[in-house]
Amino acid sequence: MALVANRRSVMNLFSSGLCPHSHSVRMVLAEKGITVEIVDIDINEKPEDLLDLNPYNSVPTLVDRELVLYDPHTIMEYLDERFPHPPLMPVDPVSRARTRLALYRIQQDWYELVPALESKGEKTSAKARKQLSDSLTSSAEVFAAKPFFLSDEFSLVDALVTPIMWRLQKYRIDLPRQAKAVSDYAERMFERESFQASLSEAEREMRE
Ligand SMILES: N[C@@H](CCC(=O)N[C@@H](CS)C(=O)NCC(=O)O)C(=O)O
Repeated sequence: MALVANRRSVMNLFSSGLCPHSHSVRMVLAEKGITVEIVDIDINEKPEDLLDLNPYNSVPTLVDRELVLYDPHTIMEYLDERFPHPPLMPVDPVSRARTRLALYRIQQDWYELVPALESKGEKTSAKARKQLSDSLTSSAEVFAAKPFFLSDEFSLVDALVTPIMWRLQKYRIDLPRQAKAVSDYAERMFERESFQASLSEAEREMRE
């Protein structure tokens, strides 16, 4: 049956159980305790109505009555404004701009490596593994400075970083000892109730 956006009363999130971008949005939803119907899709067999909703035919895609959103950062910021508690962005403009810049950098420096990390070509994946491992290791001081990434409180930035951390084993990245602060941060995030609630079945099976 074709789903028509404005007939849905509960919010729907088209998500893939393996997709780190979808995972970051699921983390925001869980952190705020938002009721949502997760439409778990197979990325290789997408439902026809996804393309009707999103010209890029990508996940995550959020449907909130007449509003259809894609692009993970757009979705995350919308959720933070629509469901203000707990706030996942700072209040003042300078800190908000810094948070957006951090989201952008994580996207550029770490998420852009995901296709290569998941590539079957050994040379391509090995290069991406080294890049991500080196980049995380060189950021160890930033991870050590505060309980959350660049913040004293959980924020959208943590929702973006943690899905990458959860996948390090899958990407065959074993962080060196100098990156202990990064691993400690990851363990703190994994223990959060909201993080556990955000996991898809496929993600639960991802780590030993
Ligand atoms: N830039 C992407 C970010 C999300 C993304 O890369 N999603 C992947 C899955 S993790 C996707 O849907 N790819 C489409 C495809 O593989 O056909 C977007 O348009 O939202």
